[in-house]
Amino acid sequence: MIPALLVSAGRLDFRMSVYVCDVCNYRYDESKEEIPWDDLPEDWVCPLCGVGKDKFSLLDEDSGKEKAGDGGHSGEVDHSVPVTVSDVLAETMVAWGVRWVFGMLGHSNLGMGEAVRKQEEKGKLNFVSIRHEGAASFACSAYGKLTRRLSACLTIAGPGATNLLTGLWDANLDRSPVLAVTGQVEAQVLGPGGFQEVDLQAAFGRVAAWQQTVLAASNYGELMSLACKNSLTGRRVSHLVVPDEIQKLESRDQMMPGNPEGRMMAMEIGPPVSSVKKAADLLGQSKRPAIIAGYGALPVAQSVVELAEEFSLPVITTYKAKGLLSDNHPLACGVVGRSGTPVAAKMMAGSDCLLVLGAGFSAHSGILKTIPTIQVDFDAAALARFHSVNVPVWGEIGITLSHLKARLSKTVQFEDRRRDIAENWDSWRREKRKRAAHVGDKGISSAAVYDVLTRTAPGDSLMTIDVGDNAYTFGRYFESDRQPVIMSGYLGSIGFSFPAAMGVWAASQEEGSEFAGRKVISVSGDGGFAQYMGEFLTAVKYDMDITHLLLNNNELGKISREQQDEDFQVWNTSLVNVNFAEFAESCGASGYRAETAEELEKALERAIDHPGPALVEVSVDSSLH
Ligand SMILES: Cc1ncc(C[n+]2csc(CCOP(=O)(O)OP(=O)(O)O)c2C)c(N)n1
Ligand SMILES: [Mg+2]
Repeated sequence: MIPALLVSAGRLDFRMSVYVCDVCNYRYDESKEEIPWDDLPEDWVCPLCGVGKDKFSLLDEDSGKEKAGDGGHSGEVDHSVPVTVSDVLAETMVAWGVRWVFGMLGHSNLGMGEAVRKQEEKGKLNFVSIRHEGAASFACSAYGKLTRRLSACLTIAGPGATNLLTGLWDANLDRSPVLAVTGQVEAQVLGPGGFQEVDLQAAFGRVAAWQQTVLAASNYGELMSLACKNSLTGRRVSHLVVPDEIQKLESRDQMMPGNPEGRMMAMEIGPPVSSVKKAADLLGQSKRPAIIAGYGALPVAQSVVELAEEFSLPVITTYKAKGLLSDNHPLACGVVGRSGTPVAAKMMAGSDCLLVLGAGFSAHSGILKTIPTIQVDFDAAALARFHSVNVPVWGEIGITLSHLKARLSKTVQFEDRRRDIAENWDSWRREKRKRAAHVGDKGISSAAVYDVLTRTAPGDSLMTIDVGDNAYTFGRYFESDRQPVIMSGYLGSIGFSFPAAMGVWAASQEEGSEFAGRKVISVSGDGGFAQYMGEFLTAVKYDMDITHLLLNNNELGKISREQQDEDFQVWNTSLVNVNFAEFAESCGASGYRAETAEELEKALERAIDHPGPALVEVSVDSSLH
């Protein structure tokens, strides 16, 4: 066998092939052996474990392309340019389906940045350079909440990395898959606490479900594969720390990018038969059961609606599942809980059994504990977390529903409550119209704002919302057609909605996806928006098609109310604001200001028609709810 001539970036190299035993990892390196591999007799056996030649895999071929050794690696590495550790990491991310990287470049992540740039050149990754790393993690968290797929945030060591933490906690608490890749100071200066040195494994230790530092001797492709796998399967945060100089090291010859082939499994775990039987029995004994669908049920919305239609079950959603089915569906009761409608509250209260699907029972959800309950969740820890339930069922929701459907006898007859639902909606809509007509000294009511938004938002738009009065009232007054609503649920962080809209916009850019080409609308108050105002410039830079609706009451409205409720003085909740519409214009986007419902309608229509970033600011009176 003639040694392969490898030319790479000004470096000439003679390379022989290496064969590795699949059983004991013994390496047959032609450069060290007298006999080339092909000339070894057919009955030659591994000197360590005794298996034949056919149990060996080629690591290094004449062509310079490296090939799978253990079945886990099958990527191709182009050796015509030096391949760095970062290249292997980036290629592995691509193989695991990462399409978007949100982040900011700086001294300690330039190696990784260059690898991402090369992937972007090949059309495999897109990099969005944000203005504050907190926006990167919010964007990724929102992208994961909407798509259940993985995206990445990339930062430098120290402050860039610590800026990620709020968004990562948002992902952690709401079960969104996010990959954080942070730079680190050079490995040889790690320890004494020099410039930008933060113990990142400690800082991220509680928020990341899986984390590791990449060392020179690491199997980096494998580490990235594990980061991706753990994030996707657990819908959690994974974190890789990559010290500065390691990012730029030339990759070792045998190091291959990882990929999900043979590493990912179907996730539709069926429930135990006994649990399904108990659930079917309890449902079968009831007369007026209802479904309460949470965020975990969103990916199987169709199955939920089919079950509801077959057995005439009212469908109530938690706030995080708003949009699971249209509010115009005859079985839809809207959102339950603190941001909910009386329709949902009354229909829940009138039920004698609740089938709770993928909902977390947080205090905000307001799911009554006193009604016999079946709870279904893919996460055992989420079952009966706050209190015991009659039948906890551990299983993927779609599969569980199909088993349940099969068990529920066709002869089971529940009361048909469609008429009740319709009457409740009629009286609630009358009440909403009354509230929408109120105009205060400082502006219109949020009921009026969301009445206009209900009429103007395209039915298939993708929505993100913030936290505060603006969000409570959105849940209550906005009638969802089929718009998913992405929020900072358990963390409840103000400032979420605009950076989240950037993540959702990324999903809308993916051809062939169910979100492709859909309009993105984000909603916030004045306090929340100001936390990430700088990101409006990011939206302009990348010409993101986002319409932002800003409810301006010149105060931290929800906090003023809380102070009043607790008999404190209203103190330091007033806000000094810019003219947000002018701000948007000065960023290079479109900006509109509205004082009345009529002006708002016109402004929103124009903003939504505009195929780029636009902001609509509306004056609201926070004394009107
Ligand atoms: C990061 C963060 N800081 C503080 C809070 C507490 N908080 C909840 S709502 C709110 C007021 C938000 O004001 P604004 O965005 O103007 O909304 P409004 O209530 O006026 O509609 C604050 C400060 C929070 N939830 N998150
Ligand atoms: Mg406000």
